[in-house]
Amino acid sequence: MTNKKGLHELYAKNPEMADELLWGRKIDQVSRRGFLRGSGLAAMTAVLGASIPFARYMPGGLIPAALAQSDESFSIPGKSGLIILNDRPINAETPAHLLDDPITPASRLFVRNNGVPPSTWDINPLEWRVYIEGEACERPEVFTLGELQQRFKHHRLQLQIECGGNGRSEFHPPAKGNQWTTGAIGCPEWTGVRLRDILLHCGISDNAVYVAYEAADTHLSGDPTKSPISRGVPVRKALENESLIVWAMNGEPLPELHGYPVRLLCSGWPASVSGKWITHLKIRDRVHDGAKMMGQSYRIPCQPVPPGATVADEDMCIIESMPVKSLITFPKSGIETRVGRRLGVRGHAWAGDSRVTTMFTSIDFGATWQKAKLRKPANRLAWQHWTASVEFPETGYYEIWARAVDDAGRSQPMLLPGWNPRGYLNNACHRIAVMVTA
Ligand SMILES: Nc1nc2c(c(=O)[nH]1)N[C@H]1C(S)=C(S)[C@@H](COP(=O)(O)O)O[C@H]1N2
Ligand SMILES: [Mo]
Repeated sequence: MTNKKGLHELYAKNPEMADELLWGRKIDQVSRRGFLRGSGLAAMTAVLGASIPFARYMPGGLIPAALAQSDESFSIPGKSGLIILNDRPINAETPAHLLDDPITPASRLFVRNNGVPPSTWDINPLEWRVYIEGEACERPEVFTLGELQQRFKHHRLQLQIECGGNGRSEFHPPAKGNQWTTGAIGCPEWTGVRLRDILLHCGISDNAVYVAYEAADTHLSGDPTKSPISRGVPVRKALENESLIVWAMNGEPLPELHGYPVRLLCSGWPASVSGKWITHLKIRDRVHDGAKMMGQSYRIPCQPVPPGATVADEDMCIIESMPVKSLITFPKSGIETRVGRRLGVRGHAWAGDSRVTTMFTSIDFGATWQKAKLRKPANRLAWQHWTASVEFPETGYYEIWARAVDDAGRSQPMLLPGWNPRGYLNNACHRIAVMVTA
């Protein structure tokens, strides 16, 4: 079911395109030199973990051997160990065991692009403009990123971001779209200003309903009149303390793939509401009707349907909060251990807009559950860390299952939640394989 593409396959098919996807633009023998003087060199050295003294001699299209010789892992600039699901546009997810860090580093955050990212390597980030406008905006105004940084209070929060389609690959019948397994989630620390402060500064009319973004990426078709994505949230979500306009991730400027120089972050909802490369914020007098807001996009049947059902657009409802979910990030699936030895297990749990209150693990396919130790989030809408310790009674094959419960008593389903046409919101228990020997 999964459609994984290796680095080699990508380069074999179309080296120029591969270069463009990997490093942000087409590179020939000559221009690679120029490219490597700029942000490209930083990206490449970040991936390789070392400087490249002879970078100026590197031919275009050359896969650094350090990457070419690694196994199934695909590397994109600033990333390590991500699995690529699609190369046009680029989409890549993170294997569960590489999400072990309490705060997700940039190199381990999944990438989801709907269109062609703008070329931002030579811009002055402080001059980037964001227009605040819309039918329900009382005093429209345009701010440069520099002005946003000067005029509004800064906030630094750890916020989780999860694609609405995370887990899609498990659904049957299958749903079209990126076949995410479990890796379209992360929880970096972001720095920015509150969306609320800016909206209040510009005045929200009584008829305001939604706050939407428009961004600088372009449609895959190349048609300049089409937008790849323009989504939004109801005003109440936009006004939450944790809804931010951010320019930094883990204390560094946003990586290009994650929205450099500025993005929106409305954590706890499908990450498609968190626009990257934002140029406009619109206070709308209606439910936003931009690209990927309508039809079946980021919507689920308002009433449950049997697997495989066709659902009319008018019976589909917009997804708001993501459901309760958790990951086992240590050990890695497939680990071997011994009878009688205690095995430490750990991971993260999150619950969209809500909070996780209890965490359980099972080693007997869900017949019995043991309570894990669960920590408080760093702040609202950050994921929560959990630890457990398990011991196996005899040799053989086991699975460790993890299950979180949220503050409304909702639990993760053990195998699959209800089917929906586009394969959103799969919050089934994460499980890993363990071999126990004598
Ligand atoms: N401008 C823009 N913003 C976007 C997207 C996009 O394609 N273009 N993709 C959205 C989707 S569907 C997801 S899941 C997240 C992914 O964020 P990341 O790539 O930083 O992990 O960005 C969202 N914001
Ligand atoms: Mo997404």
